[in-house]
Amino acid sequence: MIVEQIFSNLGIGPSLLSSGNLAVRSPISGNVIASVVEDTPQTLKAKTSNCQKAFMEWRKVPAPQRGELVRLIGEELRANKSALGALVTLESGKILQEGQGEVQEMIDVCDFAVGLSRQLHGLTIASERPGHRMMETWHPLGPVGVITAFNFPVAVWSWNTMLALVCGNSILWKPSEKTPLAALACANLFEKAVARFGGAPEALLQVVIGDKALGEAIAKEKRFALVSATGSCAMGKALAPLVAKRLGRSLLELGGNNAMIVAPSADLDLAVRAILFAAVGTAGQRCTSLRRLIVHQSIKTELIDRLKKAYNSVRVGNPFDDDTLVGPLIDQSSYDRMQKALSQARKEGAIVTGGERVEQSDYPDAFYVNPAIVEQNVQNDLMRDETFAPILYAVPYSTLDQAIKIQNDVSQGLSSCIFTNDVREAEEFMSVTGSDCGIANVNIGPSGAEIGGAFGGEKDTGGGRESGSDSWRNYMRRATNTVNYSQDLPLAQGIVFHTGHE
Ligand code: UN1
Repeated sequence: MIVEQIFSNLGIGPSLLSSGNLAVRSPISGNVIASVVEDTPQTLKAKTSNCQKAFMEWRKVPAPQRGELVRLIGEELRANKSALGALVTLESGKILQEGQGEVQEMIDVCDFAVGLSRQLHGLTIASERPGHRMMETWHPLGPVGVITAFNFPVAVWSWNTMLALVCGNSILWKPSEKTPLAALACANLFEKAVARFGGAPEALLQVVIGDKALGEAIAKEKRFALVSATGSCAMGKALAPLVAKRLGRSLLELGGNNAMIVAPSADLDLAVRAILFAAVGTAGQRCTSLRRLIVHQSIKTELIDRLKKAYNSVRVGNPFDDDTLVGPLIDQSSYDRMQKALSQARKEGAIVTGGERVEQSDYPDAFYVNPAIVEQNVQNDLMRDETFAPILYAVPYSTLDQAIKIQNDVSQGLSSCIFTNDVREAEEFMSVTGSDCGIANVNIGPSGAEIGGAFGGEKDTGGGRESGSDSWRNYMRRATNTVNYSQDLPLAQGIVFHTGHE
């Protein structure tokens, strides 16, 4: 699909592409593809007020009707899957398969949220008092601020937005300043669905374009009942205190330093395929990307040899080409961080294979790299750090306890997995003494989660859970109701409180 066609299919006209000062580059070429208007503190204020007004109306619409809007959004996404997927590829550099996959993830979460719109249920609780009933009611929470990262420019927004919408909230979205076009395209599809729905309040979704400062302004803004933020641990550590200071709620999905333990009984064919997708896919720029391989010493040489062969056959190049598996890094600073980590690894005595720049004669300003494997004897601080690039560190282990210890000995706690055919090892890995991550898989890599499960992690990953399972509760407030249908007024805990004059 040619670029002009992608834009026109998604309702992004030439005026929008050249109207502002924020340069948007495609990592594929490194060239500027658009200049969009940035928001200011004033426009943020105005949009926040609109968001608040929209919430006051939307919260009164019955949840299954709210679900109908989400169903229509899902239809728009289905109809525009290939154009939006291509825009994701153009703006983030992920291969077309993954761009399309990201839109499919949005469609899936729409379907999930539609079903959920008839299942926002509370409990009825046995009261200790005669003639009383206790129950929980879930109410819409308020305007939700959603801050997303460049690597999943649309799917993570949809996890938050589709759930927030059926839960009765309005949304203000700050996409990464590196990928604003995909956000503007989503806003257009959203408005199309709103027009077909009829009767939704205006400004139910607002997009704001800007950098860190704008994100911080959202965090400080009291009217956002919830701030859901995805990005680096450093970003979360800067943002969360601002939300906490005003006692707001935050939902954080931050960095991961995801590991795979490969045990002696593992099916190595499966392991090699899983490693390849998780470590080199998305050019190592998923929060769930595989960064650490903890491999049993008895199979280390064989596995690493097989991996090197597999890495050699990976084609790095234009993500629009069918046979490309690894597209570009997002920008030069990402490339610089990768090279810095690799030269540090070499200094510390590791064996580094790959990692060099792959020059593209057509695109001298783009940053393509061969994925790297870094073999070392022990886990060091460098390996404990998350470098957002295709670097896979590999260390040997001798006992499962030791492997689990290495796996957990990092500050992040997002995703993890074990490859084993030994049921005891698999169960141990998923048990209380096993992986300390939010996601712990067996014979599946750490990335590419389905939307049906709760997604997120512990420790420096921020503790939030998004997408499936009961994550919807993040977007609602809970009221506990006690109803007295008796003619008496018994007090809880059996307290007697009489004046003698009653
Ligand atoms: C992210 O990188 O922020 O599990 C999200 C996965 C995807 C989502 C990744 N479904 O890899």
